[in-house]
Amino acid sequence: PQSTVLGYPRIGPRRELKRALEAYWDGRSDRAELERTGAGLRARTWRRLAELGLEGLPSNTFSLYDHVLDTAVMLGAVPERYRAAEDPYFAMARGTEGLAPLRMTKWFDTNYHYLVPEIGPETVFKLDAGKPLGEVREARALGYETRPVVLGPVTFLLLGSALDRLDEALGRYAELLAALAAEGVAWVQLDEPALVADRTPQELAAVREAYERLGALPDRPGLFVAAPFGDLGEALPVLAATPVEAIGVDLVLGGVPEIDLTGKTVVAGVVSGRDVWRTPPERAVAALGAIQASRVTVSTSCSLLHVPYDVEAEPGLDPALKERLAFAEQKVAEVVALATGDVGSVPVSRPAAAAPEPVAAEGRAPYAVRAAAQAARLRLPSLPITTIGSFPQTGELRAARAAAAAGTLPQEDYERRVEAEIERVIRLQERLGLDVLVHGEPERNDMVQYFAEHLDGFAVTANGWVQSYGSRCTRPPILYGDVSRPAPITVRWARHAQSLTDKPVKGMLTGPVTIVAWSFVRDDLPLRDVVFQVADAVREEVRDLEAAGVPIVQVDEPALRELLPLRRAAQGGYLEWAVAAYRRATSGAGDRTQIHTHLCYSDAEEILAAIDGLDADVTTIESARSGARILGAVGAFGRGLGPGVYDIHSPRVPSAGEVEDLLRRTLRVLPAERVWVNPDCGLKTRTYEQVEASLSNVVTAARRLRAEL
Ligand code: THG
Ligand code: ZN
Repeated sequence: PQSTVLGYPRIGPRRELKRALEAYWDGRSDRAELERTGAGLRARTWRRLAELGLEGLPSNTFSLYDHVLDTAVMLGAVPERYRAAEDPYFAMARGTEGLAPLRMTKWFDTNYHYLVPEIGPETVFKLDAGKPLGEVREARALGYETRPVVLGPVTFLLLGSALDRLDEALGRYAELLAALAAEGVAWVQLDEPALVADRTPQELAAVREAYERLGALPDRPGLFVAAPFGDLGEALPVLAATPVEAIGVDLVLGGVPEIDLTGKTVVAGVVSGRDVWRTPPERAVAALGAIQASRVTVSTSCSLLHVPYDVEAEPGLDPALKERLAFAEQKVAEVVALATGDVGSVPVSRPAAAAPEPVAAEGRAPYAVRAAAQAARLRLPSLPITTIGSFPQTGELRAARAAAAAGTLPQEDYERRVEAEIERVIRLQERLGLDVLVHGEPERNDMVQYFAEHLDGFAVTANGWVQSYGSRCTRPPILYGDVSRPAPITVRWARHAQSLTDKPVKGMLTGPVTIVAWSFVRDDLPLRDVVFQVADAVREEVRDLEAAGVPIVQVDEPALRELLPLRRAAQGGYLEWAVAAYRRATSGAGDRTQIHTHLCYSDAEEILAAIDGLDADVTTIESARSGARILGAVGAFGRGLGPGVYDIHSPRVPSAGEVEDLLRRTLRVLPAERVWVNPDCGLKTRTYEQVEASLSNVVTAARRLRAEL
């Protein structure tokens, strides 16, 4: 068979694109220099893929910020208000002084975030094929024939909630195909991940219409429709009945097509583009052999955008783990090996773990009993004011952490600096008049990275960056073995913070679902069992914080919504075990210990019942950023709730009047004794100046309302 991949990382093996973008945004470089970096990264990718022996090279998989934004721009879906900006593309991506950026949300069930296309009645689709054509020419100049990758019309319109504009959009896609054909392009890849989620009969009819119409065009490249992230299900026969020549199926998350695809090419995604494990060849070979089609091409299950570049850039990893790992480079080599039949064997040395022990069903007392016990202990005023956990991370602190990691700053000195920072944060909160204090998390860079570094069963990488959005990346830890907690992790910092004040201090932990959602996870155990193992480690930490006299423990679960399966039939089962894992992590706390949880992102409404099921005594949640929409849905929420009173993503300082308005709206839908006052999210990305001014206004507003109660 032939070989290809659906896409490749683009941030650069050493995050070259991130650096180039940030230099451009800061005015330290110009557009030409940014373009040069982009061209260099594209050239490097084609050269590397060719060197590895890959046949079908993709192009247009690069993006300066986001490929969905690129598609919107290609189709002319640039809202009027951005057109006058100095750089409309980055204005849409990041906003400007006077303009908010486009909304950003998660790309299917990955950790990548895309910009939501804004398609209104005034939007006129108009093709600008410059980017895909430019990449084809650029590759050709280097000696490579490529297959441009473009987001497909159905997914693009569904992401923009504008499927009713199909007819018009197809006109522009037809022009694109004609332009590519005129350029001598043999194949185009149209990505349609939306087809692996539940689709209505009308949506399936749109799929049929789209590919009948594009397929009927006289001048066009071969059409390859790729459907990553799951099983095509009922969309497969629809697609198969159209003239598209090739269909890409995800054979890692989905099954081998059961229908006969004679006449088509099946691009078989047998190498996972989403995990970091080597592909067991037996499984891949069996899947390839079971496909009924005229031609089979070996490929990845999705774009390799979601994995780091190269395992060989990780000299610090245990060799026994390393030989089981495949990042993008290694996955390309696997695709080539499977296509040429040159498959070796993959070490499968992972020990099968014991299923986690059932936890004794020692539920906490009913909320009313707990609430009374906690009120007696904490003696908080009405409308208690708190923050989500993190305070600004200063440059000195980051530098000290890096120096400690590099061994140039003695560990003791680093710890003393962390303690000094905790003291500063405690004093600031006392001075501002907050009621429940936090230690500010100066010891953490990224919370998931931090817990992974302190738990057994995880490995962390040095260069394993994966794009999250734009220039932002994370280094997902690798959860490869049984998870356990060798020693208390946060207790010393929480204890230090509590020793400095008479006000209650919250201990700060990350929940089991979030730790797993933001890691690469072993695939030899059901996800649920892995999450339960992590829950048990968190449970031990909760108990130790409690034993150290910490009266409140916050266990955040911002990624609860993220692991929600794409197909509705699987969602209930997931939410049930995800909630059970959270309760497993927190139910060891006594009734006098108050459990808080925090969820970011505006998509919480959808899973409000599950959030209620977490049974936390207090839930803080994003609200201000999404226009307090959540308030329409929280009436039924039975325990403490803190809908955020200001958006921390913006450097803007909210006025006391604004905060007061939001609080009044909250008090209309929730009884005052259950309302908490807090920002939308953590303060890590803000400056101390902004934080002081904002929190001071929050305190003013809360005190005014308190006086009225
Ligand atoms: N931590 C982890 N995963 C996440 C988030 C997180 N996934 C979802 C969401 N939050 C993604 N959001 C961000 C926000 C900021 C950054 C990355 C993802 C970020 N990264 C730094 C950068 O790219 O410069 C690097 C951070 C580091 O040094 O580790 O700012 O919060 N795990
Ligand atoms: Zn948050």
